[in-house]
This record gives sequence, C-alpha cells and structure tokens, in this order.
Amino acid sequence: MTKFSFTLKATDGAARTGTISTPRGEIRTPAFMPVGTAATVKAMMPESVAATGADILLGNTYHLMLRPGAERVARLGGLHKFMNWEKPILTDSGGFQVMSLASLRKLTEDGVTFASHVDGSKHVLSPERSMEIQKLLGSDIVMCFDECPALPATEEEVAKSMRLSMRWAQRSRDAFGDRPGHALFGIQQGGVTRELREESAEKLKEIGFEGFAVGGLAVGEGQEAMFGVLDYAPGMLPQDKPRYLMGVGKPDDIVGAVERGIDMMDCVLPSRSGRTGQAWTRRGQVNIKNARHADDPRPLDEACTCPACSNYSRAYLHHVFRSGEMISGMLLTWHNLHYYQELMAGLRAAIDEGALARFVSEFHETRAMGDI
Ligand code: PRF
Ligand code: ZN
Repeated sequence: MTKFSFTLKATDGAARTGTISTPRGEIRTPAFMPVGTAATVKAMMPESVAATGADILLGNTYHLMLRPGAERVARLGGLHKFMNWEKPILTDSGGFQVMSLASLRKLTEDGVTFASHVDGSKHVLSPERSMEIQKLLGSDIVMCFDECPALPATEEEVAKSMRLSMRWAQRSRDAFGDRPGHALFGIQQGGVTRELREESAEKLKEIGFEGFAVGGLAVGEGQEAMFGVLDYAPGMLPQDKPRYLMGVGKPDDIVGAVERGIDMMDCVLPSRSGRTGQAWTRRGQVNIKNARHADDPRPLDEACTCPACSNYSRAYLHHVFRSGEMISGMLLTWHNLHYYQELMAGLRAAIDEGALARFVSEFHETRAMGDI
C-alpha cells in the first residue's frame, strides 16, 4: 500500500511545488482544497469538483459529528463512499468551528463542551474524541485538535491558548495511533507574535507530524499582518513536510501565501460567494447581480473554459441569479472553483519554470485592469 509521503519537486524563492502521495491518489502542491463541510461541496456534483482540477477536499468534524453523526457515516462505509468522492479528504478537527458556530461553549484543559447550532443538543470534543471521529469518517489527512483565538487578543491570551493547543497536539498524536497511509498534521498557533510562533513550531517538531499547518491567521488581523507572519512562519516548519495555511483565502491571499512557502490552502470563498452572485475572474471580482450585466451577451471570462463561461452569457447568469434559480449557484460555483484551480495550476507551472515573479506581476496587472 502507498504510504503517505511528500516529495518536493521545485523551488522558486520560498515557493515550492511538490506531490503528496496517499493511497487515494496524489495531491499536486501548491494545492487548493474546496470545502465540503457537510459531505458536499455545495451546488456541485463530486465529479464536477474533480473536473475543476481539485485533488483533495476538506471536510469538517464539527458538522459531520452533529449531522449525520460520525458513527453513522462509518456504518455507511466512511465519508468517501457516503459522498461519492474517492480522492483524498482532509478533515478539520472541530475546535475552530465550535468557537465560530456553537453556543454555550465551555473550554477546559480536557476539551470543549458546547451546544449544537443545529438543534441545541449538548456535545463534547476533546483531542481523543476528535481523533476518533476523524478515524470514523475515514479522513486521509487528520488535523490536530486545537484552539484558535480570535484576533485582536492580548499576547498573554494568545500564549496561553497556544500552549493549550500544544498540549492538545501531543494528546492528538498519542490518540491518533499507528495508521499507515493516513497522516496527522500539527497546527502552529501563536497569533502575530514571532516568539510564540517559534515556540509553537519547536513543540510541534518535537512531537513529530506528517505535515504542519499554520493556524490562527485570517482571523481578523488583515492581509498585511498575515503576510508579516507568513514571511517567517513557514520557514520555522520542516522543509520536507507539507505546510498548510488554514482557511485562506482570496486569490491575492493565495498568491502571497504560495510566494511565502505555503503548499496547501482551503477556503469557502469560491463556493460560498458563487451562491451569493460573486464571481472571481483574472480581472478581479464580478457581482453578477449588477444591472450592467442584464443585456451583456459576453461570457463572464472569454478565456475561461468552465461550463458557465463556455455556454452562458453574463445576461443569462444575471437573469438566473435575479430569479433565484438553482443553476445560478451551480454555474458560479463551478466557475469560481475552476478559476481557483487554474490559478493553482498557473502558480505550480511558474514555480517549476523558475518564473514565479513574472507570474505574480502579471496576476496583479491583470486584476488592476478591472472587469471588462
Ligand atoms: N485551526 C483549525 N482550523 C482552522 C483554523 C485554525 O487555526 C483557521 C484559522 N484561519 C481556519 N480553520 N483547526
Ligand atoms: Zn468560467
């Protein structure tokens, strides 16, 4: 059986390309992972998600434990079979979603108790239970159970939270056990404080993981502060393991993160904004509900090969959005995911050729032109 491994292919400055090999297939890095929170990438068939170029999806412990339940998914053959996605799945560990979605939260050394946002029922998550749930789901890449403070927070709060996350990282490692072909990723915390990021990285390296995430960013600090941390944080993590920036981001965040040595990212933005009438193109953001599209026979982006751009006009996309038709979310989500995957493919090709700087300046120049 293929074990889990990461092979670096090329570097250009701090940026890298590589391949993560898993028994369920290869992940080309830098990789963008569409978000399939509730065992679906909303508005997309799994085969369509694969057709956009995605090698891996993200799933959520928090949502799936509440509905339909991890034990039920396991009885039904695991998450891959349940949702008809055969390629790799990474699952987030739940703590971050508890903090943003659940109510009546109580945090202790052991873990967190909370009330479900679905029906108010009471639940417990701990490093041990999170590892158990992610195993029941059959996740290929399991994330440590951590805590992510919302910024701004005092340095003292961030330090205390980071040290708790590091104790939970050790407990996650111990509970994960020996699972060939599956990987456990540690999550660096420490806010925007270099010394705390360093302390966190050292602790994670001491424990040992198959990959390392940069957590605790894109939580209200702004792009400049985030890039400030990404100027040093990836370099604190092992060169020979994948580095995953959690919950990022907009296309320009992704480009900046890849330039700084990030290999994996996930974000709801392309899928969520597709359902609210926002499209992302080479020329920036387009709001399809805007009246200026009502008579426009041109596609969203004439250079895009996705079904929305190949077969439909802006006028049609505007009409179906305004009419609340389901195909609106389907087409815009497909376009957005396609755009994101094309961006990743472009970044990978540029890094392989040692031409990332030119790719990045063209990326910014094209966006600066604005929509057609
Ligand atoms: N930890 C976990 N999941 C996350 C984050 C984190 O810090 C973030 C921060 N952007 C997004 N998702 N476990
Ligand atoms: Zn398109």
